[in-house]
Amino acid sequence: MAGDLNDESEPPWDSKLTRSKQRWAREGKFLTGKTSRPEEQRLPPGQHLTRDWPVLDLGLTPQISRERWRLDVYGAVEKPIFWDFAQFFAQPQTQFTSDIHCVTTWSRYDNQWEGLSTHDLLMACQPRDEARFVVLHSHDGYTTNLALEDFAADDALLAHSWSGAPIEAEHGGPVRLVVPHLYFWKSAKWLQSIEFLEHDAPGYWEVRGYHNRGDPWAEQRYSGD
Ligand SMILES: Nc1nc2c(c(=O)[nH]1)N[C@H]1C(S)=C(S)[C@@H](COP(=O)(O)O)O[C@H]1N2
Ligand SMILES: [Mo]
Repeated sequence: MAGDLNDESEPPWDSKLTRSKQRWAREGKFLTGKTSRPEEQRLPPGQHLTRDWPVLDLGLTPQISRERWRLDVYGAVEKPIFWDFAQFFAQPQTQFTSDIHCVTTWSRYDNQWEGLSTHDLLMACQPRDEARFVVLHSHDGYTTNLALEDFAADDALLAHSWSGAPIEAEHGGPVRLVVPHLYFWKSAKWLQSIEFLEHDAPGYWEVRGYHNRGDPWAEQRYSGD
């Protein structure tokens, strides 16, 4: 009964997850700034619009079926995750429409994505206090790093569909990351695992001269920019 001192179950407003959410809200963990910009600022400096969707990667296309695909989330998290595609697909589904900005100067507007928002992923894995960075690991050996705040952007997601259909292998299916407010090299294709870290660990392009953060509106293309 209510108020029973022997009741061992935690009231819902004091659950561990609720406390995490309150702490993240206090720290502004999910506040990364923009999701919408005035139309005249929509195209970042030095970019041009394209209607097609170029393919850019290291030159090999991993062929991973949904049946074989797994997602491994580990490191500085309270609740490590190891999901198969069905478990991933059973998570809350979100649809975002966002623009792509590639460092090679093409941009593509109004891409319709569907999948698991990084918000919801963070609620599931619960990063520890000391977690500050994530590294995405992909099936082609590619890696890329993000500050936790950038990974947690309001419009970022682990996408399985584009324009209402499964993402094609050449564009990173079964599942790729999409972080629209940064250059597209941060949006790892063929996502395999997500590692939460206390310290930054620059990825494939970041150690080869690309900017560590990659904000298109600040033209953070290459390190030293
Ligand atoms: N796994 C993996 N992800 C990757 C890459 C890669 O080589 N491997 N290339 C990045 C770069 S440089 C870009 S511009 C985009 C291209 O995505 P697209 O081929 O779907 O346009 O993927 C990014 N994600
Ligand atoms: Mo790129």
